[in-house]
Amino acid sequence: MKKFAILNGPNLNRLGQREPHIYGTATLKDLEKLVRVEAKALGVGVTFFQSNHEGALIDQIHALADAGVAGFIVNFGAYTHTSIALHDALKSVSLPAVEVHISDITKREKFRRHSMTAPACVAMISGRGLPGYVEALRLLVK
Ligand code: CA2
Repeated sequence: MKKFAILNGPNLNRLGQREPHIYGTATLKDLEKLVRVEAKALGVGVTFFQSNHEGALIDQIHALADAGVAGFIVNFGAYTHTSIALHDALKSVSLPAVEVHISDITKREKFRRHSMTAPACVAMISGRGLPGYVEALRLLVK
């Protein structure tokens, strides 16, 4: 069975606790449940990882690639806007990645409008809330 990894970056462990007008009220656990339901329907496996540390996310990309995952769904949080290292980590494994943002980063503060990591991904889904992760999984499975 093909397996896909869902990686969430800094502060996303706090989802549902603050700023509901931007990120909604669902938690990271709710996101996992939502994606697992879709994965089951699609006949694929999923694995989840969240970290507040850039290096931990990079290590996980390498480890998951070596373990044979078929692709990544990534929301690197604020590292999206700064991290050449995460861009390079995705490039270093040559696997398809879809970048997801819960909010529409193109309509927020100027510093959020540019993604350093999107050019290392096959697509970006931004502003569709948590269902954006489900869309990303469908895209990767196709
Ligand atoms: O819209 C997204 O998914 C973001 O990647 C979320 C990041 C933000 O830095 C990006 O610019 C856009 C931050 C997510 C965590 O922030 C929280 C704030 C309050 C409560 C929970 C999470």
